[in-house]
Order: sequence, then structure tokens, then C-alpha cells
Amino acid sequence: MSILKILGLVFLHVALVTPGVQICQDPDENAYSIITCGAPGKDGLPGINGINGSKGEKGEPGLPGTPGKIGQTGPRGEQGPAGPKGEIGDRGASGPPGLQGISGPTGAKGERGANGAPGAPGTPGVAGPPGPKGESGNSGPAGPQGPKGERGDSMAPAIENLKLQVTGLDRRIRDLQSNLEKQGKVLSFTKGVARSGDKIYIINGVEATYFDAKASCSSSGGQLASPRTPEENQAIFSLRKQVDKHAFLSMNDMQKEGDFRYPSGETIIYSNWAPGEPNNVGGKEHCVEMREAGKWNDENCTQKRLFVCEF
Ligand SMILES: [Ca+2]
Ligand SMILES: [Ca+2]
Repeated sequence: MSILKILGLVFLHVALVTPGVQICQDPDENAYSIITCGAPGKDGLPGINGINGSKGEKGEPGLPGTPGKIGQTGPRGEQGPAGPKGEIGDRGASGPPGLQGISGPTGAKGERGANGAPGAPGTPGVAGPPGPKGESGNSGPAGPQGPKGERGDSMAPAIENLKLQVTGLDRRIRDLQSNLEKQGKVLSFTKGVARSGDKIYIINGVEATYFDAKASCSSSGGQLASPRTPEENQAIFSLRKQVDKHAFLSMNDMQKEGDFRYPSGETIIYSNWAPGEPNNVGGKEHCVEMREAGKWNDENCTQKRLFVCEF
């Protein structure tokens, strides 16, 4: 028999001995219902608190609470890494013009410009020294007879005539002295002499640059040889042949390339160029030398050459 049945029987027995209590059979024979039949009893004393039940399961999360107050500003953090490069912005408007720059370095020298227009005539130069006395001209026709003069001193005309003769002789002596000095210079210079017509050509055997040769001839009263005919060229060549050295002549094309002129500025009227000359080698040949067989070559003026003076 189970404990529940024993307790049921005890409880039934108590009920039966208690007035006003009726026991009713329940269809379930293992159960009994007690029904109070008499007057209701008084409330009993409160029972002792029961033992705490087992802990229930965790309930659902409650609703979010209200936001708290904003806290104080924290200390500044360290600078983060540089961000990615941004896109190129739009081109800005043109700025104001800059200040003028400083002058650049001086450029290279330009080429020589064209010749300018001829200038106005210059003032006349100082008159040169008197030239040599000319030859006496032919006597002119006799003039008309003059009026008869007064009677004078019989010796006076003779004395006056003598004075004139002395003056003339004095002038001739000075001319002769000048010619002697000139010939002395020429003779000191001479190593060879040649003639053609009224021209005299002389060499002294010395070699010099064109410029020194020109100055040497001028100091002796002459100039560098300037042959104007085949005969004159041949006379000069006879001197050149004696020393077998190339000889400077006077002509040059210093003013204009290829335009050979005499020292007077006159364009040459005769030439005897060697084949292929003048060729202006290196752009530096502006003087003329006489070579073998009397042929001409344009040569650098700074070369040293025999030179021929012309008187
Ligand atoms: Ca030349
Ligand atoms: Ca040449």
C-alpha cells in the first residue's frame, strides 16, 4: 500500500468522527472528495512560510534606459596617418603679370653689317709740301716796248742781274743736294736695279712682311713695285730671279675680297696670276707675291718675302 493511500485512510477516519463532515465517493476509486456539510469553521492561523522555490529562468532583456549625460572632453589624440592624396583641383585664374626680369647676358657679336651710305665730304686736308721745280717753259713772245725810262745809275742793272743769278744758283744747289741725299738712300738700299721705261726697280735682298716692306720703300721715297705692263713685270722678275726668292708687289685686296688694287686705290689694269690663283687660302691671302716665271700668287700679308721698290 502506498503512502498516499495510507494518508487517505487516516484523513477519512478523521472525517467520519467529525460532525458535519460528509465523505463522497469519487468515480476515481483512488480519490476522495471532502465536502463540509456543517457550519463554517473559523480561519486558522497563518501557515509557516514555505521553502523558497527554485530559481526561475532568465527573463527577457528589459527596455533601453535613458541616455546618460555627455561626459567631459577627452585629451587630444595623436595625429593619424596622412590620408590619400586628393584629386587635382580646378585650375585657378591667371595671376597678375610678374615683375620685369633682369637683363640677360650680352649676346654674341653679330655679323658685319652692309656698308653704310657714303658720308659727307670731309674738310680739305692740309696742303702738302711743294713739289719739285718744273722745267722751264718756252720763251713767250716779246712784249711791246715800254716807255723810255729816266736816266739812272749805269751799274745798277748789272748788279740787280747778278743778284738774280746768284739766287737761281743757290736754288739749284739745294736741289742737287736733295737729289744726292735721295740717291744715297737708294744706293744704300740697292742689291739689284732694273729699269723699264722711266721706272727704276730696286731690291735690297731683305725679306719682310708686306707692311714693313711697304714702309721701307716709302721711307726711301718710292713705293712697292706696281707692274702695269708685261715689260714692267719682266723687269721686276729679272731682280727676283737674281735672289730666287718670292717677292711682294704692292697690290692687295684688303678692302674687298678678290678686288685687287694698287696702293693709290686704283683697280689693277694688268695681272699675271699663276694657274689657280688667286685662291685666298684660308680667307687670309690679301697680298700679291711674284713667284717663278714672274707669275703672281695671292699670299698672306704677314709672311716675310723679298720685296721690290719702285722709283
Ligand atoms: Ca684675298
Ligand atoms: Ca694663293
